[in-house]
Amino acid sequence: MQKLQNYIDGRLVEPASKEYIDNYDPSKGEVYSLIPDSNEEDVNRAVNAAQKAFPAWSSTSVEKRCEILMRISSLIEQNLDKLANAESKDNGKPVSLAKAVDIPRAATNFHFFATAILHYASESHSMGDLGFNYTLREPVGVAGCISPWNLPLYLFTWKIAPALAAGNCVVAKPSEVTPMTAYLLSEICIEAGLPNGVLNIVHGYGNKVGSSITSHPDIPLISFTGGTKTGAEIAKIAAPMFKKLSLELGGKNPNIIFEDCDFDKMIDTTIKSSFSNQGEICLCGSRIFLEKGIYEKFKTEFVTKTKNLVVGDPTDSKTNLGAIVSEDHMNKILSYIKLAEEEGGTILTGGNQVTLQGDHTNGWYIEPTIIQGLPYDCRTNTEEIFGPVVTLIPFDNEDDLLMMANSTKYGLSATIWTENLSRAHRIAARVHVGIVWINCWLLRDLRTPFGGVKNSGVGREGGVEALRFFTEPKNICLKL
Ligand code: TXE
Repeated sequence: MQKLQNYIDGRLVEPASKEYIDNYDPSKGEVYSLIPDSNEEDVNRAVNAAQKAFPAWSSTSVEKRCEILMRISSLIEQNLDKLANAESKDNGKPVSLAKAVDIPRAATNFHFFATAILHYASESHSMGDLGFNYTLREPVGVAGCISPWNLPLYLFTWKIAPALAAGNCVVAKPSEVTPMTAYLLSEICIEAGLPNGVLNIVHGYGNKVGSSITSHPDIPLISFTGGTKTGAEIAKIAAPMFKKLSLELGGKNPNIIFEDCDFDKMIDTTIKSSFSNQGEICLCGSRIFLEKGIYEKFKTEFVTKTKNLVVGDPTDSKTNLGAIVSEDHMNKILSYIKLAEEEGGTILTGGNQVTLQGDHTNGWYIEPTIIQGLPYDCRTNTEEIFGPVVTLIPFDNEDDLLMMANSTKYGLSATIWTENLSRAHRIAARVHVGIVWINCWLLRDLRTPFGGVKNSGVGREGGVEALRFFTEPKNICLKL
C-alpha cells in the first residue's frame, strides 16, 4: 500500500514516530494508502528547515520567485489528469469536477500570485516640505497554513501560493482526510526546483500537527480554513502569542430569490450552488429564500431537476454527486436530515443514504435533499450541515427576508436573484456577509477580497489582501 511522506527541507521523509494513519477512498469505503502520523518533532524539523531557507528565499528577486512558482503552476497543469483522479479518489468528488475546477484553480493560484508580485507596489506618503514616508512590506518569516478536506489542493494552494510569493517560507498541513494531492504537490515542488525548506508539508492529525503549528513560537502567522470550532481553538492559542491570523470558517449562506429573476438562469445555478461537490463547499447556498409568489413554481421545477441528478461512481462522467468525504461526515449529514424531520420539516426529495452496486457498495453516498416547512430559526436552518441538503423558506417582503437571512451566527456569502438592480444593491448592502453574488454564484475574480464576517471568519485573503496579510508593513519616515 502506498505510504505518503512528509516534505521537509526539500526531501520526502518518514514521520518521526514512523507511525501511519489509514487513508480512505470514500467512493468504496476502503483504505487505499497511509498517511504519516506526524507530531511536534516533525513540525520542529519543518520550522527549522523553513527558518534556514528564509534569508535566501526572502531576498530572492521577485522575478526569480515568479519563475519558480510559474514552474509549479505549469507542472500542476501538465499533471491535470493525475491530480484530478487523485483528488477524486481521496475526497469522493466527481473526477469531472476536479478536472474542471479544483486542479485548474490550484494552477491558477500559483500563476496569479507568481505574477501579482511583479506588479505589487507599496505606499509612500508625502508631507510636502516637511518630509515623506514610505512603507516597506516585508515577509513575516515562517507562515503556518492549515487547510480542510472539501477543496483539498484548491484551498491548500490558495494559502501557500501568496505566502511563498510574498517571500515567506511555509510549514503547511493539509487535512488528514484528504492528503494525497498535497503529497503530489511536494513531488511537483521538487521537480520545479523550489529551494529546500521554502515549503514544508507535514501530514497528520489536527490535534497533533495542527496544534503544534498553531502554538509554535517561531511561526508568527497562521492562515486557516476549516470548521468554526477549530478556528476558535486556534484563535485562543494564537491571540496571547500575538500571531497574525486569517480564519476562513463555515457558512450557512442565504440564496435569495425574487419573483422577477431570470428563472432559467437562476434554477440552473441554484442546482449548482446547492449540490456541487456534494454540498461540501463553505459557499453553497443552503438556505433558499423564496419570494412567496415564486415559491410553488420554484419548488416544482427544483425538485424535478434535483431528482434527475445522478449520485454515483465519481469516475463516471455522468455522475453529478460523488461520495461524501468520510463515514463520520455522512452520519453527521444524515443526523441533520433526521433532526429536520423532528423539527417539523417535510422532505420533498432525497433524505436517504444511497448504496451503489458492485465494488462501490461500501462507499458513502447521500441523495440530494430538499426540505420545506421549517422555521427560519430552527437548528436545521442555523447550523452548518455541509452536505447535499437545502431548505426552502418563503418570505413576504425585504425586511422580513433580511431579518431571517441575517439571523444565523454565520456571515460568509449570499446570492441574490432579481432583475431589479436597485433592489439587488439594496439587499447586497444590508446582508451581513463578506461576499455577495448577484445573479450568479461562485464567479471568482482572484483580485477580490475573500472571507466572511461573524462566525465565518476573521480577515480577508485574495489579491492584494493576501499579499498584505502575508507581509508586515514597516513605515519609514524621513524629515527633509
Ligand atoms: O474541519 P476541521 P473538518 C466545516 C464543516 C465541517 C467542519 C468540520 O462544517 O463539517 O468544518 O470539518 C486541522 N489545531 N468546514 O473536521 O476539523 C485539520 O486537521 C490546528 C468548513 O475537516 O476544522 C484540518 O487540516 N489545526 C470549511 C483543518 O484543521 C487543527 C471546510 C480543518 O479541519 C486542529 C471544511 C487544531 N486543534 C470544513 N484540529 C470551509 N469553510 O471551507 C483540526 N485541525
